[in-house]
Parts: sequence; structure tokens; C-alpha cells
Amino acid sequence: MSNIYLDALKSKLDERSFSALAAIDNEKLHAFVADAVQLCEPDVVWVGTDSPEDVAYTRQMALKLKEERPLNVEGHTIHYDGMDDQGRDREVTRYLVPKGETLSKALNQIGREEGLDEVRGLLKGSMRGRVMAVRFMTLGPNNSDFSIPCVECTDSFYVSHSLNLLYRLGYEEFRRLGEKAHFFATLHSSGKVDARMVSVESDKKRIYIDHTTDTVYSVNTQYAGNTVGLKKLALRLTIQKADSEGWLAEHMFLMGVHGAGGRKTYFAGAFPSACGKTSTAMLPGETIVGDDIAYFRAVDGQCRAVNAEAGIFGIIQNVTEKDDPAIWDVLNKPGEVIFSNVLIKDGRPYWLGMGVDTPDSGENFSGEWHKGKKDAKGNEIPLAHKNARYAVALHALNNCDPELENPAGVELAGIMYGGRDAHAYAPCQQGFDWDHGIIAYGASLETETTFATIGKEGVPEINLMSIQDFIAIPLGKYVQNNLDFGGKLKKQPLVFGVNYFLRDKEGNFLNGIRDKHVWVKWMELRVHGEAKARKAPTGLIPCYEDLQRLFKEVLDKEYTPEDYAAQFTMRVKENLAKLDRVEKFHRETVASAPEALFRILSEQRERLAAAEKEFGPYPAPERFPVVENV
Ligand code: SPV
Ligand code: MN
Repeated sequence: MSNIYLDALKSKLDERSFSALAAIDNEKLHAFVADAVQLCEPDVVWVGTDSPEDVAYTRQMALKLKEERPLNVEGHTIHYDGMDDQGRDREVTRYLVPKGETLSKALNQIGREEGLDEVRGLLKGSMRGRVMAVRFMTLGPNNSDFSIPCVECTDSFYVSHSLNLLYRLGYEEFRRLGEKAHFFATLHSSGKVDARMVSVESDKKRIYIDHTTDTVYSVNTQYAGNTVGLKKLALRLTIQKADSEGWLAEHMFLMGVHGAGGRKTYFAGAFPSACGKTSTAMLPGETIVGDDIAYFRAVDGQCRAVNAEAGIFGIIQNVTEKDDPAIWDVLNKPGEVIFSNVLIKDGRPYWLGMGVDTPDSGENFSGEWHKGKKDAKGNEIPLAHKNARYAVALHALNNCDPELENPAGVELAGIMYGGRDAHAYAPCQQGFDWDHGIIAYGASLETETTFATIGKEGVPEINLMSIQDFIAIPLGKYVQNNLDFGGKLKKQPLVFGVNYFLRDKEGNFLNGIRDKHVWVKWMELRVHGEAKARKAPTGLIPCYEDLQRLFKEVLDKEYTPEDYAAQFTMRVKENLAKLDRVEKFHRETVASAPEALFRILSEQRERLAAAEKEFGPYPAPERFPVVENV
């Protein structure tokens, strides 16, 4: 096959790479690669196929170029990102908006032409002296209605290696689809790097998303959340695709919860970063399908769900042998793992909250490190970054669910939304129905900013369904799509709200780190009609007897009536204040919030007011009537 784009590429590719690229019958793809090459001017272009040799080559190159270094355990490597490149960077991540189009005010945006000029200007000549890898992957299982082909051109073999661990190989899928492959494309360059192979021009970091061509540009950054195009960058494009095709792309984990008589029930969960998402998906004894991005489709009235990804890019803070046995296991046994931004001493990784003695010196994201070392602003540098990460393929985990690659996905029985709310929401509750759950928990999800995005921590904010940063359509439309999706299902998943961060008056957390397992088991019982609930103003809350039994069974813990009262007393004033904030947000920031949202919130307000009138500002949970099943 020959076309003007391939002809232009000939001089940069060896014979193998050239024929691999030419074997894909898709001119748009060739045009994308030719443009990337012309713009970034790499010395060499290498095209990766699905062959084991090509997959192994990306890892070898990451090591050869010193973007990663080997650790003691076989297969383990360490990669560092720059001091100013330790998380997703909202400030410089922008949607390119063509003239005449408008996006929600909540989204960071720039005019398309101006943005393209800027980011393409920064990419110009950025790969001189380097090799550009062209990688083909898919989102969702292969050979499935869910699959989306993706291509990434990058001069980082760390990024390329991460793709191997986190996604499915997609070269054969591109070949199979040929010109029918409607793909997402990412062009990434690390930009200038220092001797440690770390991007240095963080002031020129830009991540721009062009939905008109399904293309993402990323430059002067290496942190995987900013550079691995299939992660949050493609999610923005997927949300638009899902919007136009009538399905949902969610920032959710997917897990199998194991119940009585060997039954397995699938749940999805949305939590802002660093709010307990991966640790919920990884609960001991349960199985994991995915920890970050899930797609839902209504198929014959059933809600079917898949993991968009095939690996985990997880936070490695407070990961301990006791609380996270499955993660601990994979982080300690031979096999491919990329650690990033942890401390290395004598070839061993150390992280914050590891539960073991840690060294006073070594190498970390700041370079040579010793206890007490200060950054340029005089702040002490911790031994590892709070947002340090590990990348690992799911199939390496001993709790990986066997349905991961099922092209038809799994049947979803429940959804949970969890924020970081010190004051109002109960630790666990169930929506009265699909619409109430979506609005009262999903569209009302409040959290506090954490270290997973660059900026100040602890600032309260609404993070709609924990996916707000990535919603590339009007936010109100997104909420409406969720409501409508329920209407396509014969059996809607139950919707739950959880809050692992409720505190008492003195500021102490009211729950232990493992209590989430009890909430999940309660949800499983609710799905099967095996637990009662009390009808509180904000949702259906568990009954004491069920929790007492579950705490004993799951955690071998005595759960007292005092615990129950502290956790499930209805905080009317705090809930009313929350409603005010949520309503204000939807009125002022969200373009065209659905009418149903205001109705459901105002019904919640009425129920709270009625409870206050009858029982005062802090009604005990027993005040609310027991209902059988919904
Ligand atoms: C998150 O922060 O939500 C993540 C990691 O899952 S990142 O790739 O940075 O998005
Ligand atoms: Mn995430």
C-alpha cells in the first residue's frame, strides 16, 4: 500500500516498522503519524506490533535510555517524574474549543486555533535526536462492542512500557478494522529532559484535547496521568463518543463481591482520587475487574460493564501488608511492576505509610535525598511523594476477576459513589431508586482536593460523579444521560452513597479503614433482598442488627449501638447545608442542569425539614422506619 503519508515517512522507518505501519489500511492513521513526525522531527520512528518481541523491546528501551532503572526484584523498575510533575495538572489541561461552540464554565478551555498554535509550537522539533514509538492499543476488551482503538506516538519509552501494563494490545485490532478503525490519537513528547531523563520545562507543560479530531497533545510532562493517552486523556473523548452513542463512560472501579453459596455480584464505584477507590476494589476475598475506568452499555435491558483498562496505575501511599494484601503481594513478587516517585535505597522501594522502618537517605523524585532535605521553597521533602504510583497488569494480581477479558462484560448489580465528607453524609446508604441515587449521591458528590492533582489540598469542592474534570459535554447533559441510561434498563443497578471520611465533633474519623468491607457486603445483601433498611431522609440506611452481624463476620469486630448512633445519626443541619451547596453549584456552574435534579434535591430538603420538625436536628437512626425491600 502506498499513499502520500507513507511516502513521507519512508526515510525514518526501517523496513520492519514501515511494513507494520503500511499493513494497516487506514489513511487517517498514516496521516496522523506523518504529521507527528513532521512536527516533532524524531531521528527514528519505531512501530510496535503485538508481538512479544515488540512488547519486550519497549521495556528494554526504557531501561537502555535510563527512563527506568531495574530494582532488586526481577521485573521491577523505578521511574521518576519531575518535581513539578507529580500529578494530573488541571491548570494546563485544556479543551480546544472551536469558534461558535461553548463548553461548561467548569471546564478549563482555550480557543481551538490559539491552543493548537501554542501546543504544536511547543512540540515543534521536540523529538530531535530521539526515537518516536508508535503504539497501538485498545480501550475495553478486544473483539467487543465496547472496544475503542487508540494510537499513541511518544518519545518516552516509559510511557510506551506503561501502555503494555495498563491496556490491551491493539495492533491486530487496527489491522482487522482497517479504515473502519475510528481511533483516538495521542501525540506526546517529554520535551527537554535532564541527566535523570526527567522533563525539565514544566512551565511549558501543556495537555490539550482536540475533540474535533479525537486527538490529544501532551508536552513537557511525563507523569502517566498526563501522558498515557488512554488514561484520562482518552476518557474525555470517550465521554463524547458515549454521549453520541447512548452509553456511559465512567470514572469507576469494577469488582466482583462474593456472597453466600458462591454467588458473585458485580459493583462499580466512583470516588475522586485518593478517596479509597482502589482499596475498595481490592478488598481481600473479593475480585477486581478494574480500578479506574468502566464503560456501561444497556444490552437487552441489562446493564453490562467492562473495564476500559487492563492494569492498575495505583497510588502507593499507606499500602501495607496487613490492609492491602493483594497489592502487597504483587509489589513484592517477581513480575513487571513500574514504581514511580518512591524512595529507592539499595535497589528496594519505600513509600509513605508502608508500615516498615524506612531509610533516612536514598534516591527519590527530588534526586539524592536525605531526611530533612528541603525544596526550593524551604518545605521538607518527604521520602516519597504522596502521589507515588505503581503500574501493574491486572492479570498479575491473585485477585484478578476471570471476566476481565469477557467481550460481553459483566452484569452490573450496584453502583456506589463516595466522596470525602467530614460532616453530612452517612457512611453508607442506598438511593430510593435509580434517579434518586444518581442525583443525591452522584451529582451531589462533594470532596476535598487531594494530592492527586497539583494544587492546594483540603479545599472542599463538588466533583460531580468524581468525573467532572473529564466531562467534555455540558455537565447537565451528562447528568441527564445518566438518568436516561437507567430508563434503558429492565433491571437497574441499585445506587449507593458511601463516605469513608465522616468525623466526630473533635475531628476524629468515625470509621476504621477496613469498615468499607462491611458496607460492600451490606450492598451485596441488599441486591439479593437479604437485608432490611431504614428509610432516612437522605436514603435507605442499614439496620443495626445487620451491621452488628456483618462487622463480626467480615472484620471480627464488635459493633456497638454507640458506634451505630455515632455513624448513622441523621445530621439534618449539615445535610441541608450540603443541599444548598449542591443546588448552588448546579444553578450557577452547570449549564442546563436537568429539572429532575432540582426536584429530587427539593424533595430531599422537604424530608429533612420534616424529620427535623418531628425529631430535632440530630435524629437517631431508629427514628426512621424499617422497610423491607425497595
Ligand atoms: C486519578 O488520579 O484519578 C488516577 C490517576 O486514576 S491519573 O492517571 O493521574 O488520572
Ligand atoms: Mn482515576
